[in-house]
Amino acid sequence: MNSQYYIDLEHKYGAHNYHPLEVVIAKGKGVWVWDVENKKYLDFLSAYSAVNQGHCHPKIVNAMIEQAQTLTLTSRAFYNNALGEFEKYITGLFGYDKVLAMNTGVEGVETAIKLARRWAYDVKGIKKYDAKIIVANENFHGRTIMAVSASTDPDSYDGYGPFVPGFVKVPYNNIQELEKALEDPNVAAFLVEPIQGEAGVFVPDDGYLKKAHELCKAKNVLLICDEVQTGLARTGKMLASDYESVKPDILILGKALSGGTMPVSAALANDEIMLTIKPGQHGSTFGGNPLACKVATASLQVLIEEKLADNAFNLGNYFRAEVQKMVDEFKNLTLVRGKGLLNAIVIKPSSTGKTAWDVCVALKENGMLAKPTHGDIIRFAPPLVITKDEIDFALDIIRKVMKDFK
Ligand code: IF1
Repeated sequence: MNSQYYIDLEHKYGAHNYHPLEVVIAKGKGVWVWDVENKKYLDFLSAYSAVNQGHCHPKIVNAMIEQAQTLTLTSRAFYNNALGEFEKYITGLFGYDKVLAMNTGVEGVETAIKLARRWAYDVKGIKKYDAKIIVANENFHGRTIMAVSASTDPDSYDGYGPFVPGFVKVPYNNIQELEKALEDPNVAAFLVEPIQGEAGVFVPDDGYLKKAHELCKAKNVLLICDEVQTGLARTGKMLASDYESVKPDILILGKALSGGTMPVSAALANDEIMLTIKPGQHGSTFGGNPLACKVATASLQVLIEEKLADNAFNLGNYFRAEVQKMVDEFKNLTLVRGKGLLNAIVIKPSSTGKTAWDVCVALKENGMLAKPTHGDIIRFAPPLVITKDEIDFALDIIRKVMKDFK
């Protein structure tokens, strides 16, 4: 069957909640994917940073196969011999007392919000149910009704009301506005992405996160960092918050926590916060299942053993420097920004009305996959196992496409 056959199937039988680029992927290995016509592409999206370790990483897949043949799910009605080992490993790795394992990234965010609210009432002493959560404009924390209630993007929230109350929205990267919002004694937490991914890879000013944390601490407000996309070596450090030596009160991980094999997410916190949730007050059928625990452990080990944060740091700097040269050369390529291997370019429509979408179509035709976000921004986020030669291969394609972009 050819690509069109699969595209037609999805169009006929699937919800139209995405507008995919017209490529039908059948196989993935490392930084490469192959379509059904066996054409090869460099994956420069990494499933939105879920495939940091590269497609089908053997160590992760082998851990999955072995556990899948042994025990996949017990539910939390019983103990098992995988969850505790994973909890010990991940809390030791990130330096927290405890972890609450969930599945999708947004469930990790929901868990963090519930923890912050419980802490607000049970520890900080805010009156029920007056707790507020401060969020940043242009945030992205997922697609549940709670997450879109925090959103300022109509594509995320419009048509889905009524919304979850208690979110206070402030401009991102604006300390003065955050300081004003923190005057409210009912604020429980400030939920923020260290770099805003979906918004278009917005890197805040140096010191923003650190200053935000100091202001939160002064007001006994929790800092929650959503590192679902920026975490796990993507930005050149294990966590993006490491750049400012900020240790969030609640850390949210997802996506690459499984190397892109299955949904695994987690909220990490110390006892004062984590133990506000008592038995039976939160959970999930698959949360922390043995298969997820083994896969997540292997996924974290790969990041460390293969020094993927260092690779992202070094090749990210090289990539941005090379693309910056193209910004100076091609008038429609107006800027490049990012950290590590989480980068984005902004495309000025051509005189004939061509847009970032057309750039992505041309990139695809030249053997590289990327996707626009918010119209004129293209995110470039390859798996962190990429080599310099593969980066150069991508740079040649970008240069060729931009030269022909008229
Ligand atoms: C889509 C991008 C969007 C996230 C952060 C939580 C979640 C995400 C910082 C929720 C998920 C995904 C969702 C996917 C596209 C992608 C994405 F930024 F990565 F590109 F949308 F903003 N926090 N991001 O980035 O995690 O529940 O999806 O596992 O929904 O279109 P999830």
